[in-house]
Amino acid sequence: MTTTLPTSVQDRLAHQAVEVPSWAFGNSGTRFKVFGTPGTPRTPEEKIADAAVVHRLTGLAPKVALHIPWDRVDDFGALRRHAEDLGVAIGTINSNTFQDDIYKFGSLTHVDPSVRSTAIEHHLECLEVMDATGSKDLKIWLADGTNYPGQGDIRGRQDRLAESLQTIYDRLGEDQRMVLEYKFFEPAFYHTDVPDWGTSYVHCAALGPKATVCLDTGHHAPGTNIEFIVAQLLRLGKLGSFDFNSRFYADDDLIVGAADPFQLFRIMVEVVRGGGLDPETGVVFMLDQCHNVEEKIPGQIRSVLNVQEMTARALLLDRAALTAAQDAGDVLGAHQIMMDAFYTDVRPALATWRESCGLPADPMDAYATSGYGESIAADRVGGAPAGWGA
Ligand code: PSV
Ligand code: MN
Repeated sequence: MTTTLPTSVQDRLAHQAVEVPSWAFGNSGTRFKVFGTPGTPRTPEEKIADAAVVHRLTGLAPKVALHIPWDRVDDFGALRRHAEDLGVAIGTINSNTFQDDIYKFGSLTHVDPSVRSTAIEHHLECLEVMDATGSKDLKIWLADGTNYPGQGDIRGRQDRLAESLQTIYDRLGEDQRMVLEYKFFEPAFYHTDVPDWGTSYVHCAALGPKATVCLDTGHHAPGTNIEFIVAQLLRLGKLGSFDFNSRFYADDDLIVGAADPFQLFRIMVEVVRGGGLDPETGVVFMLDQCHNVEEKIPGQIRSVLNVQEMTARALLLDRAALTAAQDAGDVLGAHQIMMDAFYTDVRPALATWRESCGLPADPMDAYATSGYGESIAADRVGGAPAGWGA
């Protein structure tokens, strides 16, 4: 256990920012059931209000990611001001080409040029949202793929994807970026058009410097060494963003660091090693989670704290000693240095440091006693709770 954090670690933590997703505050579930929760936001404005609470209590979540059309409003400039009034900003804009009937056989890869152009237009609308909100990142995740061998021309779909992405890329503003997310399966089960980091990287490399890879921690086969991918993408200067969450089986979207804290630690070790915490590398740390059975706002608080905790442990890693042990071929010595950092309980030191920054020592407890949950449950009566469709 450590009760104080070195100043160098405090300085790095002071600049840490984790983007929270608007959809984490809405209702979600499985294909079996979506359970409702009292106080669930009904509008993007209410989702942002909840996100602002996460930031106020943790100091860790200054941006809210939006999903279009779920968060479509008439006046995005007003939404931006609403967020700023509450002390947060609009983060990544996530496109959505997976819920309309026309996308049954694909979107940016579709054989029909009119479907492709509708999908491209949707992304251009997202760029307009970015212009109006000040967002810098357009995140593209595609549900495109096939279920049966022979159903589609894998090669042709890649070619169409490259062409569609190029059209969107060409419309990016000077300081706007595109991040291309990969996922190895689901909803397509035989092949997916952007299944892995390599495919995403190939497209991003062809597009240019404003295109980078988004790594969703839940989008890999069991046993995948995710920290290796992190190291490689940082080495290539192509790690654009994370979608953090935990998985036991598939794309579970559970609280980051819950299923495997050690994996989150190992990822953060490579982030630190590769300079990914340095603001100039531009890596965005976002959550992509759903809270199906647990309370949503505390679920997000827990999540950003988990990221902070594993970052603190990663920053405590004695890199000089580790390098010396590695260079000397001291296998067990090197491993022990790694495990010493992982097993260091940083929670008391983080609590003390938070208080010194004017934040609650225990943000979970501060939320529980804040009365906010009770007040939104009482106030948000009537209207349709936000969910996947809105
Ligand atoms: C797809 O599974 C994904 O990870 C993408 O990031 C989507 O935008 C998000 O989930 C929707 O929850
Ligand atoms: Mn994701």
